[in-house]
Amino acid sequence: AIDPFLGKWCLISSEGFEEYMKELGVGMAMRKMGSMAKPDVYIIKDGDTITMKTESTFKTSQVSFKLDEKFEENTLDGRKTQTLVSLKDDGSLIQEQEWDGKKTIITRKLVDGQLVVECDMNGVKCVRVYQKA
Ligand code: DKA
Repeated sequence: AIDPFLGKWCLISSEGFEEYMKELGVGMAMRKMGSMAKPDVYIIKDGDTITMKTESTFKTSQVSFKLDEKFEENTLDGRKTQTLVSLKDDGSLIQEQEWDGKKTIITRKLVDGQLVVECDMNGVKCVRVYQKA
């Protein structure tokens, strides 16, 4: 279930994010800000609608969706993607974003009470770890 993911999470470590953003096509100025940002992520459930809110000094964005239903997402870095979020049998939450014939996958899992976010674009991977606030 989604329940273990719910709550407020604070970024505590990030590896490979700059390279991942570069592979996504994010420009230099935004990569700099993205690298410095220590966002808080809120994952909230209301009925079968899930909201993920990312809050940082540099930018705040919010996305709401239902599991297994494609929706249009406006990403923090300005991409407009066709996105599908689903829960896998192993408990991980998979977010697939498609735009301009490209695709990236963001996997979120709970490891020792921490939220581990793994991003993959063309094999360029990044790992970001969040702690429960
Ligand atoms: C996260 O939740 C990472 C999610 C990927 C964001 C990609 C675009 C960011 C550009 C500033 O920690």
